This record gives sequence, structure tokens and C-alpha cells, in this order.
Amino acid sequence: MQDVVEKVYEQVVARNRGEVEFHQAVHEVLDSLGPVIAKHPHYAEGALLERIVEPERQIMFRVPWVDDAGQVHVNRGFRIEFNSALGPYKGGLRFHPSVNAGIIKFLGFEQIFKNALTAQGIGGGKGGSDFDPHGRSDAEVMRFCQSFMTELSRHIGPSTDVPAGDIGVGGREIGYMFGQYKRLRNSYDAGVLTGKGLAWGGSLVRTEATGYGAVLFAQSMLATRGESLEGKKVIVSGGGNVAIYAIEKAQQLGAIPITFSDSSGYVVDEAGVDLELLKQIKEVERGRVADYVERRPGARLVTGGSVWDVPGDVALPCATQNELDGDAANTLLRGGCGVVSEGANMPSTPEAVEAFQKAGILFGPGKAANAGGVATSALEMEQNAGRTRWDFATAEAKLTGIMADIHDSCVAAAEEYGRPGDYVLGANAAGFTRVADVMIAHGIV
Ligand code: NDP
Ligand code: 2IT
Repeated sequence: MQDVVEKVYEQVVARNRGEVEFHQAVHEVLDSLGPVIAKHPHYAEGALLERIVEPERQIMFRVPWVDDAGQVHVNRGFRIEFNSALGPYKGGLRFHPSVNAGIIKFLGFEQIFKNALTAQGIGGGKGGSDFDPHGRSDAEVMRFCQSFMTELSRHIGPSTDVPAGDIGVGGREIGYMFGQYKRLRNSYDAGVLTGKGLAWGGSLVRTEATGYGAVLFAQSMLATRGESLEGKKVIVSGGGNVAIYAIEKAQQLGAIPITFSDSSGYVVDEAGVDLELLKQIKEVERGRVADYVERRPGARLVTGGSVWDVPGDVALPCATQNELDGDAANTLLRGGCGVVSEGANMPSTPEAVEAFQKAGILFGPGKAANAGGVATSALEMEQNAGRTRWDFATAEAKLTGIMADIHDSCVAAAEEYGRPGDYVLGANAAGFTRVADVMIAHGIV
């Protein structure tokens, strides 16, 4: 790492003690900026780097709620409004017991550059709570969402900050939060949240967008080597929104996804995943991946080890941060994996990324590969602002075009800064320069 960026990194570690995921995300971006700053030294002036690593605003609040048995719980809510140079803060809300300030900050920081790559005029933010929706009734989830939104509503708005879903937050939660926002504000601001239901301002393709985008990104990377996904065995982790629609798009493109997982284990279905069954279990019944093997002869559940032990041609990590470590990366490489496209945010550890890059395989980092979700959120905002609705084909064509543009921007930036084929450098450099140019234009703010 260059001296000038090293100093900024040290300051981040000192000022944000114990926030290891945030340190990791900042390190990865700053590490890519050496060649950018060497070529354009003005990016290190005016404390630009010091400003970009400091959130514009951090909101942390109490979320009290009452469970079905009458017991009172207190969770912690967060919204990190990280950077508004390019547009209103935009990014999801995560409900998971592991959520803390450092995790939300890492996600918010990634979001700045991801959103810049989409070129949709959106700033970066993220939020969430350490609330665990697993095993909670609809009524409990509703009361939690209402309490969470009672505070959050003071801070958001269609031109200010536009949350959406992430782990543990899907259509049901967005619905409860939108209902409460509308009631508190007495205003039908459809554009205040994305990932809405289709009957009340949602966009077709938003549900599918992140998973579809990650697979489209893999396909674009393969095309640079004259290859395609056709006939390739795909190893997918996660069993939620991103994993399900990554499997769907991979199947549409002729690939054969054979795994998925959740925190209790992973499923291997060598015949190819039965997507309708998986959707029924995860989306309709809110069940566990273990339920799948009971209804699908030939599929097996593995509760020890890691899904990355299964050999395949393509890996799509779609669960959570740091789910794929250096050992897992080496196992994947030994199994013949030649493409990794990150559906999740920062799923590969630094050691894993290094192993992939050393091996010279195609590696698409999350901030580029999973940007289809937030890009389609921006398309939802566009439809809301115009009080219009596009059909599926129109929205999907726009998503496909945006993913192709992101891919090409990464390729061009990697070439410009002397590391052709390095999508990590390409994504960070292209995202950073877009934000940095506008921050400079806006003065010291
Ligand atoms: P979901 O809540 O729909 O699914 C998450 C899946 O990952 C579940 O199968 C869950 O298993 C598993 N998982 C979550 N945390 C852990 C953990 N700590 N250990 C093991 N498994 C875990 O979330 P999404 O599919 O929306 O999100 C998946 C990833 O994609 C996240 O990294 C998210 O930030 C990222 N992402 C999501 C976008 C979106 O549009 N939704 C956009 C861009 C990125 P279990 O149920 O057992 O917890
Ligand atoms: O990580 C992400 O990009 C998301 N969870 C989606 C954010 C959004 O605003 O759609």
C-alpha cells in the first residue's frame, strides 16, 4: 500500500476500533488506489481520502418491541449515511443478530463505490438491526418493523435516503416499514423505499436483480476469454434472495447449479437444483434448506465442512461476508473452479481474493458483480418518480445493459491503471474516481 493511503488506513483503524469488517473493506479499496493516485495525485489532496472514509452521518437508535407472549425486547437500529456526492443515500437494511456498527459501516462503504459503478445517480448508505427474524411470527416482525421505522422515518425520504432490503429484509419487511412510514408522514412517498410489492410501487425484476446481475457479470467475464456458462457446474452458497435468482439465471444460460446453503448446512443436488422446489420452501414456506432433501431424491444435506468443498467450474458466493476463506479458495481452485462472481458483499476473505488472483482465474468482486440489485432499485425510484411502470422485459433489458456497462468500466479501468483483467482494481478505481470527481466539484463538504 502506498504511504499516502497507508496513513489514511491507519487513521481508520485507530478511529474505528474493533470494527474489523469496516477496516477490511477500507483496506481493499485503498489498496487499489496506489496506481490511481500515482497517475492523478490530486485525488490525495484536500483530505479527499480522509473525507471519503468518514460517514457523513451515523444514526444509532433503540428499537423496543413486544413479542407475542407480551415480553419486551430491545434491539439496536442503525443507519449509516455514508456519502451523498452522487445522489440520495441508497442501500439496504440488514436484520441479523450479527449486525453492529462495524458491519453496517463496511456495507455502507462498499455501497458508495458499487452505486457509483451503476451510474444511476445514487449515494451510499446502509442500515439495519441486530434483530433476528428467524422463528418470529408475522405479527412480531410487523411490530419490530413499525418500531424501527418510527425512528428511521425522521431521517429518510425519496431525495434524502432510500433504504431497501438485504439479509433478513425482503418484501414482507419492506411492506410493514412502508406502511408505518406512510402513516407517520401522511404522505405516499413511494420512492422512499425500494423492493416494494408490485401492487404499491415496486418494480418488476427487483426481486431477481441481484442474483441475475451476478450471473450476467460472470458471463461477461467468461466472454473476455471466449467462453460461456453453457454446461458449466455452478457452486452456489446461500439460500435466500440472491442465491435463488442466481440459480435461476444460471439455469437460463445453460449452466448447472448443484448446491445452495444456509447457516445450518449445504445441499448438493448433482442432478441440478430443482428451483421450483427451492422457491416453494424458502419463499413460500420460509423453511430451511434441509427441507429440500426430504422432498428431492438424490439430493444430500451436508452439515459439516463447507459448500466450497464441492468441485465445480463456477462459484457464486451469495450468503454473507467472509464466508469463503483462503483454504476454501484453494480447495475450489483444486476442484477446477475458473470463475468467481460475488453475489454477496465481501464474501471472500483477503486471503481468498489473493489466491484467486494468483491463480489467474476470473474474479468479480461484489461491488461490481452484485450491483444489479441496487441498480434496479434506482430503476424502481425512476418509475416511482415518473408514476409509471415498465414491463419485465423492459426492466430486465435495462439491468442487462447496466451490468454490461459495469463490466466494461471495470475492464477499462484495470487496463488504464496497468493491471488488465484485475476486476478488483478496476471496480475500485472506476467507482472511486466517479465519486471523487464529484466530491471535488462540490468543494469541502
Ligand atoms: P437473505 O436473507 O435472503 O438470504 C441470506 C442467506 O444467507 C440465507 O440462506 C442465510 O441463511 C445465509 N446467511 C446469512 N448470514 C449467514 C451467516 N452468518 N452464516 C451462514 N449463512 C448465512 O439475504 P440476501 O440473499 O438478500 O443477501 C445475501 C447476500 O447478498 C448478503 O451478503 C447481502 O448483503 C448481499 N446482497 C444482497 C442484495 C439484495 O438485493 N438482496 C444486493 C446486493 C448484495 P440463514 O437463513 O440460515 O441465516
Ligand atoms: O447490498 C446491496 O446492494 C443491497 N442490499 C441492495 C441495496 C438497494 O438499495 O437496493
